Formats: sequence, C-alpha cells, structure tokens
Amino acid sequence: MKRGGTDEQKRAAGESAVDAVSDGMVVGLGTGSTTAYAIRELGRRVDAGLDIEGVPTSYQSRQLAREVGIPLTTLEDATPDLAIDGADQVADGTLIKGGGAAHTREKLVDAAADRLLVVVDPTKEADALDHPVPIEVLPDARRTVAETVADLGGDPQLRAAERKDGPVVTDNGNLVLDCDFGTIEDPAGLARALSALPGVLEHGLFVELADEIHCGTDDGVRVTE
Ligand code: ABF
Repeated sequence: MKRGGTDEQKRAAGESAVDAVSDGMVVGLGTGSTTAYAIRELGRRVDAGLDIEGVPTSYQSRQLAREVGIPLTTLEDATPDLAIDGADQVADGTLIKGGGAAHTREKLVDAAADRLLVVVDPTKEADALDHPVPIEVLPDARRTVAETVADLGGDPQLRAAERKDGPVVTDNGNLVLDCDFGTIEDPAGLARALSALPGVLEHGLFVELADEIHCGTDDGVRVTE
C-alpha cells in the first residue's frame, strides 16, 4: 500500500525541516522520496557555507548525501542533534515506517538524535494506524516470526523484490515481513510484543520518537509538535 502526495508537498515538508538545521549540527539523514528533498536542500546549504555532518540511515541516503556534498560521520563518532526522516503513516505522533526496508537503521539514528523531525504529505496522515507494519527478520526467523505475528492477529507477507524474482533483502542482509494488523488500537503494546520476538531485528512502529511532524500541503507546511 504505497501512498504518495505531490512532489511539491514533499519538497515543502523536506525544506521546512531543514530550516531547523544550523551550523555545527550533526544531522540524521532519513530515507525515502520526501527526505530526499531535505537532503538535496541540505546539500545546497552546505554549498553555501553551512557547516554540518550527516549520519545516513541507508545506502540510498548515504549515496544521495555524498552526491550533494554533505560531509558524513557515523554513530560511532557523533550523536545527531536532530534527524529528518519520512514515514509511511502517522497517527497521533506515532509512525509506521519501513516502506523502504531501511527502518532498522532509521530507528537507530532517529532514536539517538536529540530531536526527530518527520516529513510527510497529507496522504500519510490518519486518525488511527492501519498500514501494514514492516518487520525486519533474520532469514532463519522468517517462519517462526510469521507464525507468532499470526497468533497476535496479524497477516504477515514476505516482501518480494519488485524487479527480480525473490525477496527484498535489506541493507543488513535480512528479510522483511509486511504484517497487516488492521486498525492498530494499541501501537505501544504491539511495538513491545514485536520487539520481544527472537529473530526480529526491528519493526516499523516508531512510538514516542517524533518531536515534530512537518506536513507539506498545497497551502504551506503544517507543523505539529
Ligand atoms: C523511509 O521512507 C521509510 O521508513 C518510509 O517508509 C519511507 C517514506 O518514503 P516516502 O517519503 O518516499 O514516502 O523513511
């Protein structure tokens, strides 16, 4: 279930979040098409003299950051002052992420950051979360995790690669189960249950991590704290 707003909405959201970045900051660089607008804008500002370092969350964001000239560092060497990242769905400040299969490193960087600014368009906003939850699993854990997800009321589907036969393989060499739980009444409880499963690297529920949601609309950017 891929949702998407217009390029202008995504650009507005991405550029709005970049306004929070100042000299000397370490910035977590999220993944996805909305965050890509933020990364490109950061590149333009670095060109113009902004002094920052970026911590990428995926191969994709690392490549883009290199292309646009953002100096990079790692979590080994620095703690992000803020992270800018996208989402697949947002309800009441809780996120579902992982459409790009990068949510494990995204959560690592986003949680380490002092502040997380989420960049979305209006198609991502919902009253309650009902998007399938991506779960990154060790290949050996695919069946056992899928069975437990079904016991928890979910419908797990192994994510298939779009352009070739076989499954999607994450940057970390693992598989992704997209798990449809219908409307999620208790995201925090589900997040705890999924985190407890052996073989789960990370799931896409981001609970109490977002500090601001920057939603790009046709009439400007709506920021929710
Ligand atoms: C990443 O990219 C993912 O966690 C999220 O699934 C997705 C959002 O991408 P886009 O901005 O292209 O919709 O942040």
